[in-house]
Amino acid sequence: MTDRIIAAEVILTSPGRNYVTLKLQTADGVTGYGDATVNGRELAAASYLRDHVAPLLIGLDPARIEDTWQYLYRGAYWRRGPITMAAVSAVDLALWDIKGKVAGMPVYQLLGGAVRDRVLAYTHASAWELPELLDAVDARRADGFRAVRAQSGVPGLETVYGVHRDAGGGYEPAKRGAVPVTESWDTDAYLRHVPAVLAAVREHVGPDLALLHDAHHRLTPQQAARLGKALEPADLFWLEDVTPAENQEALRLVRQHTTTPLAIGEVFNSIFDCKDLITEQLIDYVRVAVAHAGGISHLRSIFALADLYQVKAAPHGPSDVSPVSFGASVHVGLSTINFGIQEYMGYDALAHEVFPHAWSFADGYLHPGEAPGLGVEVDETLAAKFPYEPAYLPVARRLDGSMTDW
Ligand code: CS2
Ligand code: MG
Repeated sequence: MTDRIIAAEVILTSPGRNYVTLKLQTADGVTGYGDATVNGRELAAASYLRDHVAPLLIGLDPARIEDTWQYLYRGAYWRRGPITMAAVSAVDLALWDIKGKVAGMPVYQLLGGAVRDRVLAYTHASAWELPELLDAVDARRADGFRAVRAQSGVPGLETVYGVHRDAGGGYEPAKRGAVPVTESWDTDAYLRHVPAVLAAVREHVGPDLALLHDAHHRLTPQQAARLGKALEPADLFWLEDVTPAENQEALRLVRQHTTTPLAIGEVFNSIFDCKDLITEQLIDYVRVAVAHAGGISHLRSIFALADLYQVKAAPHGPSDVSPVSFGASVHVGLSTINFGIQEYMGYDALAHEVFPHAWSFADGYLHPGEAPGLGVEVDETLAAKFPYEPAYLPVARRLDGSMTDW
């Protein structure tokens, strides 16, 4: 039996961007890491862990992953929500990490072993104008990617989700500063422009490359239905987050009007957020992340439900979840039969150094590696050189000045 948990601490570091890492230690010297990064709300997740969760963990048996999950979820009374669930996720990941290290096995082996040899990945190509976007797609293809998300600017707008007007393809939406930047948004201009952009990208790349696009929660169900229909000739792998989807029933209308595959779920944090989307087969891919939806344990429940309805798993993988939870997601991908694709936005070189990892990317696919546990460590000396800095995602207002979804 593994000894009890004797220490639980939170590491806040900012190698390029902010990350919240939970570090658990057992009496016999095993260390487990988990990720609780919530972009723009890092301090709240860190406090939840440090002030409300860490004291509960001391003295617990780290082998009891499921019991600890239930204790934190049911025991809080105030269940669900992004901060609570990020904290539960971090504990869950750290306990799976410890279990793997104690067993001397990579976590994917503990999840039943590999059901595939490697995990398909997609990345981002972004540019304001079409010629630069085509170059960016070609460059991602040259990097080995077989699936690319394409985002472009919109004439008449100054800002658009997923694109920096003058930042040569690089995309990091969270800006350093004490308050969020305000962007403006016009859905009609976007809807008039984007079908032609994706048609041109498809024509440029030919039939083989998987193309994706993210509408980032900005459309009404009716607008979403129109867009899905208009994008059918571009043969998308998926159209993501067409509506905010808190209103799960709204997707029925979208579904009735288009065969473009739909992906939703990066902001969801429990099975209840996507239950109706899955059981009514209103989406094709569910995007919940191990860092935000209860860790490996809860993702397995969500994906098992999804499998009954032929909905595939496609976890969120932006640079704002740390390499710890990214690695965990790849372990889940290798061992889950209905896994569809893993987003791999990539990391700042510094983040790779602060979080040395066994997971790797080659030829369009990811592999979690064979290191025991999650296979991601933390260089704490280096991490300490990059303290937390306030940074926020933008907010968006319509042209008339009213708030809308970013
Ligand atoms: C996104 C993210 O990766 C995606 O699909 O929608 O870029 C998202 O905007 C950020 O992760 C927010 O923190
Ligand atoms: Mg998205």
